[in-house]
Amino acid sequence: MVEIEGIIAKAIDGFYYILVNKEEYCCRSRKKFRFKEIEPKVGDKVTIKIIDFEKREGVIEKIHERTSDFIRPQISNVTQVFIVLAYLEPKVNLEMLNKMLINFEVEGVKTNIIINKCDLHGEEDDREVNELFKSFPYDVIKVSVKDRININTIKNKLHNNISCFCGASGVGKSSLLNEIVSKNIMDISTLSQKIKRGKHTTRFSQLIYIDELDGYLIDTPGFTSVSISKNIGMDDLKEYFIEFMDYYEGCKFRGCRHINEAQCNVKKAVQHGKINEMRYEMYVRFYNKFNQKEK
Ligand SMILES: Nc1nc2c(ncn2[C@@H]2O[C@H](COP(=O)(O)OP(=O)(O)O)[C@@H](O)[C@H]2O)c(=O)[nH]1
Ligand SMILES: [Mg+2]
Ligand SMILES: [Zn+2]
Repeated sequence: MVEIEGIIAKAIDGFYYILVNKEEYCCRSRKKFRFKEIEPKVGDKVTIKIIDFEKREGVIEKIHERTSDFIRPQISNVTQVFIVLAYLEPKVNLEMLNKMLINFEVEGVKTNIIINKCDLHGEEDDREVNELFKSFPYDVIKVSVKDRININTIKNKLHNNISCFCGASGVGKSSLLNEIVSKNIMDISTLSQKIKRGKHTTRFSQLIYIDELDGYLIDTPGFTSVSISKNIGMDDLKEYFIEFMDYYEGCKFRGCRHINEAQCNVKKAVQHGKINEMRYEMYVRFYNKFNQKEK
């Protein structure tokens, strides 16, 4: 029996599509994974047993250890994330952005931010975006797929990585990936006015291999809401606002929560523009929500 290794590119209705040297094998999964409560997911490196070479059919025999494991979206082994957003259409959701940043920080995966649809910005919008993301602790790349702005900046970051693109629906993830691979392989949503339903909205995560970049890209379905990982308690929250770390040694109180404490160096850094104001506001907002829950 021949066994080969590959990577799961798609998972649909109990079938797994495995990339093996650019060829796709359709596989079922062994029941034994279900007993262990491990479900194969997109990005998993797997060993498959070939049942039929001609039809390219097999069975997943083994799931290799994951180097990263996301719940939302359900994907594994990602080495970097691009959170894609639009400032105007759909309007940017800052709470969702920061929750995603926290969750990816928990996974310890490098995260970048893409602001797409910059072609829609007037001068005032550009100013607002610059102000909003001033001294932001993650790379922020302004992009227009429509006008092909900064596509190469992104391409240059993709070599030898498994890069995942995620964010709300309609921000242009699939369009961007299509532009990068210069082929139409990802579904692009064209909203039908009559039925108000996405026609080609991405419904499943999909991984593709790009020869030229020797890297994998993952397109994901958009989500409408995100919750902060359950592994985080209110006192850990500050650890995931990574930029606070440079300042908290200067706080007067050990264990300062950077909320109401006197002589808080984090708050001082916010006032002096060293810590991004929106980030700090989000921190306080999330902290207070935890606080309400625990009462
Ligand atoms: N104006 C403008 N529209 C864009 C741009 N990128 C994508 N779109 C449009 O935004 C809509 C949603 O795109 P899609 O790629 O399906 O978004 P996804 O849901 O994030 O995958 C489509 O109608 C695209 O044509 C852009 O850079 N500028
Ligand atoms: Mg899509
Ligand atoms: Zn403090």
